[in-house]
Amino acid sequence: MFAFHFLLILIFLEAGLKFGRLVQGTLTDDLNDDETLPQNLNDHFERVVSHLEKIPTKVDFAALEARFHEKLKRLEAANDSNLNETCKFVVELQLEQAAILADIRSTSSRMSQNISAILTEFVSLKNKVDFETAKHSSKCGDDAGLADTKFRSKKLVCDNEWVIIQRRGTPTPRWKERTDFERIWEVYENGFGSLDGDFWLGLETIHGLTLEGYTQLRVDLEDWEGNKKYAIYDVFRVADAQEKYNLTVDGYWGTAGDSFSYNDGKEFSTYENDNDNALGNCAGKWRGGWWHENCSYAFLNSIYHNSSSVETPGLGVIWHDWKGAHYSLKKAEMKLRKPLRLI
Ligand SMILES: [Ca+2]
Repeated sequence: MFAFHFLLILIFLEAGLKFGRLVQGTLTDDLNDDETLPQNLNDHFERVVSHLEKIPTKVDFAALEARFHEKLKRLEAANDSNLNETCKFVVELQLEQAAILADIRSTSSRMSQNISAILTEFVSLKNKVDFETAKHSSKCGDDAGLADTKFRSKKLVCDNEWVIIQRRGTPTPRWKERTDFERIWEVYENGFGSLDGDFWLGLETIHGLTLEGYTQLRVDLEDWEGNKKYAIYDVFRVADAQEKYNLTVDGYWGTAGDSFSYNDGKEFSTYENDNDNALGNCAGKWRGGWWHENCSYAFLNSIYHNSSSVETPGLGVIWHDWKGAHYSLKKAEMKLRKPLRLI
């Protein structure tokens, strides 16, 4: 029984050490690309490493087991009737075991807190970098095949490792007409607009990207007062033309609120191709192609306004969970990347 306990403790420690190494290794790999590593992130790592060092090792347990066997031999050699000595030994052993277990519990609890702090810090760092450097980069996607090249005959534009699939609100000179998003099915399939300005990448390419593993969606939003919010969906997939580009969207987190999960499992619709579940025609009514259900809470492809005000609630660049249906946003961007492998 005692040996079994030892085995359990050793397995636990092995697992703990492996987990620690895994988290540290993976995070370090992912952060290698960032030129500035915040000092507090390093501090977190150092605290975890120091806790790992304090955990009793295999050698410590082997020494404890050796002491146990030695005492057991002494007892066997002594008079069996020496009950006091036996009791004293058992109590001593129990106290030693309890102290080790308490030490392990407290160390793992501190480790867990520090690992959690690292993950939080890491995610906020990635978000900060992603959001504040909204500029084009020569690095496009995780794959060398996507870098600064074409994907299925399409030129891609990226924001760091995110491939941008939709953009509204790019500054447009007065003489230049803003990209119209009220388009027919074939145009939504192939894409439209200018990669330097507002555009829709095209359902075929978006479907292809999700097949290639670009299944994490980030939606960046900005209001007319300069406030910025984001919504990330850890699961985002678009099926092929036969399935009318059926959408899978799930795993929301972020600051903008979840206005998109409602559209999970819905086919794409355009004003002349109604695949929604409403009695009427959502894409026609809300003037833009989208994965409408009984319509939507997000209308990022609807009419663009030059201010927040909308004549008809919902008819604008709307993200309901942030600003409601009466506020048309200044900027919106949808982008995809391969999910980060944190753990
Ligand atoms: Ca309908």
